[in-house]
Amino acid sequence: MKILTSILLSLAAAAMPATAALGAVTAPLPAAAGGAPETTVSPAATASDAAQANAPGADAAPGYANDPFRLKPVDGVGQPTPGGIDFQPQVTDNGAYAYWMSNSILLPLITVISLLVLGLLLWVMFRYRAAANPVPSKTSHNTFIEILWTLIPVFILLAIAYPSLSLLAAQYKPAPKDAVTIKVTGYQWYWGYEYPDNGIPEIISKMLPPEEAAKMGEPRQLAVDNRMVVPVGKTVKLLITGSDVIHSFAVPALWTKLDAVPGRLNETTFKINKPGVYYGQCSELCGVDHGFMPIAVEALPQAQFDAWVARQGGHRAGAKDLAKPDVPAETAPSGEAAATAVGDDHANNSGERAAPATAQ
Ligand SMILES: [Cu+2]
Repeated sequence: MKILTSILLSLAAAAMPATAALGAVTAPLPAAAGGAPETTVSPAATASDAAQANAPGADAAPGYANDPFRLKPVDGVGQPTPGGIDFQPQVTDNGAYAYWMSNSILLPLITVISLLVLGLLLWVMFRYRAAANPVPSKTSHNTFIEILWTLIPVFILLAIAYPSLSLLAAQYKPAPKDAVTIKVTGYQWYWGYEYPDNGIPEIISKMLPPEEAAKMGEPRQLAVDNRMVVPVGKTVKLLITGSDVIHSFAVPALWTKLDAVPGRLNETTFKINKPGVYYGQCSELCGVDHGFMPIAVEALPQAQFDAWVARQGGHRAGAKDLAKPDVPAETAPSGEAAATAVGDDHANNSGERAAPATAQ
């Protein structure tokens, strides 16, 4: 037995340096497919690595830094607050309704039910303990009480079902015709936003390095270079997909969260009531930089949104349809002329938009 113990001890001693080394320095993980940067355990290091790897063309001055129109975020709105335990302030009707339902109906209800059950348990434990109640009752049925404890929960559930189902229906309400359509694509590890109705090709959106975010007065690990810009007071229809693995598009202040699944187009809508910047994050574990692909939605009044669309070289939704000749194909202008027109339309903004991401 002694021999066995000493062998075990010496084995442990031999293993110690290796274990210590593993604890002190970080083990480089094998590079993921596509050549992810070497990963360390320290979140800060990973963040800056990821940000550097993701940063758009290092030599070119970043467009976002010189953008006079870029909206400043407001503390406590559209972003988490330190120590916060409540939902973020909601800026959509569905979000406000859900917030009301959660904090004015469900929370009081579960508090009352929990306290009632706790009170009943305590009462039973003390009043009917063996010392206080040596001869237990032989009662096995009480029809009146049984009807009560069946019907009361049924009525409570029915009362909750009505607002719950109407919220569900509101969330799945199809987008109206004049909705602004944005195709959202989740990539490892950034987002792409395309405005098909406005003729704006995909805009790549990547996290700002922490020091850049600080310089811009934006929250760390939530700020991005190119935001998703949307109009206020108009329904936005998102067509969400993934290009590699499953991501999830989630913005708490907009009450919006939907998976981005490769090979599938998921649809959701929201209508923002207040101009502002609303941050979110990928909410489906999607790989090593899952924590570094934030979302920033900038909601602008319609006129400013139109101006933004123009700066991107896009056009009003429907303008393309108006320009489209309303005549049979034979008498339509030649394809070449149409192609040139579209080309011109898109040429003047190429400098403003971030270059598409190179292979990661
Ligand atoms: Cu993701």
